[in-house]
Amino acid sequence: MDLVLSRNFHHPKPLNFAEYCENGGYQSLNSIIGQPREPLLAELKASGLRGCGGGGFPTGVKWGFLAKDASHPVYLVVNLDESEPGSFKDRQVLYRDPHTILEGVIASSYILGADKAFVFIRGEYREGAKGLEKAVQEARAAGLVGENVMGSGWDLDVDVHLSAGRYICGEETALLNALEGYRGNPRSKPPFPIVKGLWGQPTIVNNVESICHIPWIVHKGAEWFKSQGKGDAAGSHIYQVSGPVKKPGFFELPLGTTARELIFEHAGGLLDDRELVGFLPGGASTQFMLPEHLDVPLDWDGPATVGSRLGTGGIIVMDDAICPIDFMINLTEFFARESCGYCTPCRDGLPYVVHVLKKFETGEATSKDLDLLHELCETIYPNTFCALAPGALMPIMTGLKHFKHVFESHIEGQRCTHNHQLTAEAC
Ligand code: L3W
Repeated sequence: MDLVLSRNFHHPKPLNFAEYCENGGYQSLNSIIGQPREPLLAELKASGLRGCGGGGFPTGVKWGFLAKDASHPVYLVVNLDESEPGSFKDRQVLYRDPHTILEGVIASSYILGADKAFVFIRGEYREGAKGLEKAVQEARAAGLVGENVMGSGWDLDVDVHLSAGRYICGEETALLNALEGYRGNPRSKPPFPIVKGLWGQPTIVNNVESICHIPWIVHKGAEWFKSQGKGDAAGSHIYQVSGPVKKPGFFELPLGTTARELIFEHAGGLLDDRELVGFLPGGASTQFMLPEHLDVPLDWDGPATVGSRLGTGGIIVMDDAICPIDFMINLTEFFARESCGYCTPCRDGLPYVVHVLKKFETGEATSKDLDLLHELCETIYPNTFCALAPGALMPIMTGLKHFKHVFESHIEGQRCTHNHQLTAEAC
């Protein structure tokens, strides 16, 4: 497999414009800028690229929904508001190779016919945003951004926007509200942003990793891209592994790599060779997978066969020293805090879920609390305005199924069975 997204990560600091070009950077633009757009889009569709931010929607299909109406401005919005617990792939490209992002932004904007692109960056990634702003200035001086890009007659402006800092702004419609200067609450879909997005205009929102793949796909071809994945999966992905493993980190690997390869080869196995109890494959808003699922290919379809999904490909490992209920409390507290507060099931429901989970840790839970947890999940899940609360409930709903015995042992023993019992006061 060719390293694509991380090919320049071994350099001690990010390459400047001249160094990036010396290393083959921006060459893709020679086969993109000034070319007819339809064949480029056709190549993208044929590649099988799917949105890398967690949704996995086919990128070429999404871009194909763009109405061809020259009277409307078209905006490209790059989602770099990476805030999902367990996900730290986008920050690697931002901090280590900002020109790779910009090459993707320029290529994508051209194919879409957008003359304005926004890169929306998580508020904490301040230094990374500065690096990308510098890259934009260098590219502007070289004629790759600004008026009449590469003499093609096409203009492109790129705006680097730092978020004020909320998890929900990673949801594409909340992100658009935030960019417009409003409170970052989600909008209802449909209309999808590609029909009515930023300032009511057609807007393509894509995760930054998806955007970084684009120049390579159109430059090297859909067949090349497909050959980079395993089995039916196309391309590479920056997987991440965190939790009690010997070598936590990020790894660009063929899409379709298994959790066994990731956890036991690339991340070096579990600390102190403890026992794997379960893992979330793609950030905190995905469903638990179990040791028996270690050989499922982590692509867009594999985890679904065992009731989960790829999400961001950020694996969070849970070993036998961790109480699964404590683990769920930690995650749910995050989502409860990050709820935008717009809809009641999310705003009031998630803190209530945390409250009930904590009763198991303090030894106060009865079998009625187990029933209540099921009931809360069933009530909240289908009744929220956006995907935040349903995402938050993924570990809990699957945890209730896979770790039923743990909940029951907490009720029977009237205590946490993992030696780190919370006191009622601490709750
Ligand atoms: C036009 C249609 N466009 C779908 C577009 C839609 C979007 C893309 C994917 O959330 C998930 C979320 C997190 N006409 C369309 C259409 N589209 N049907 O396709 O849509 P969707 O809803 O599947 O995904 P999304 O809204 O992008 C992403 C989950 O990923 N996640 C990760 C989250 C991490 C962050 C972060 O760190 N910032 O957000 C992990 O699992 O829960 O379910 O562009 O418009 N008919």
